[in-house]
Amino acid sequence: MKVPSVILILLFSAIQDSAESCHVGWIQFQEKCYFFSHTNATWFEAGYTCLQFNSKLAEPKTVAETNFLKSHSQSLDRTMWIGVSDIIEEDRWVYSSSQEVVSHTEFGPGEPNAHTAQNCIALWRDFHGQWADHTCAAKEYFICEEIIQSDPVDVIG
Ligand SMILES: [Ca+2]
Repeated sequence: MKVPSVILILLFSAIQDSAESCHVGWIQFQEKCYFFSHTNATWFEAGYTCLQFNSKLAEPKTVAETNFLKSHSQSLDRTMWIGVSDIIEEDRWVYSSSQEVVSHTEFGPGEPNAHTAQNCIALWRDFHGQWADHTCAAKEYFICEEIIQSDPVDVIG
């Protein structure tokens, strides 16, 4: 079927428009949407909750992202889980979804300090959002992230 190009252009721009903003209740920073939870949960429950909304616990990859999460969690005055742990191998901090070693850490003074007793990372309120290792079973607020789909769906003519 031959589709008039004007329709393709309209379709293309509609897809782009809808893809370039965050859902209600999510906050955009660069190419990600973030949800800062209003309820607390264990690290595992938090990750599962993010998954239910087609997202994952936040995995800051750059200094800019780390600073954004730090400053927003600080403005909420909350300790908040992110998707970094050393559950798999002690003292090897990895992003949950990829198991890649974290590219940028932001540990608070003296952290991490609890070895095998604490294997999950939270932005720590009393460290102004810097990281601390923490008991994964503790109930804390959490941050989910969703990558904004910037590549429009391929239109095959
Ligand atoms: Ca540990």
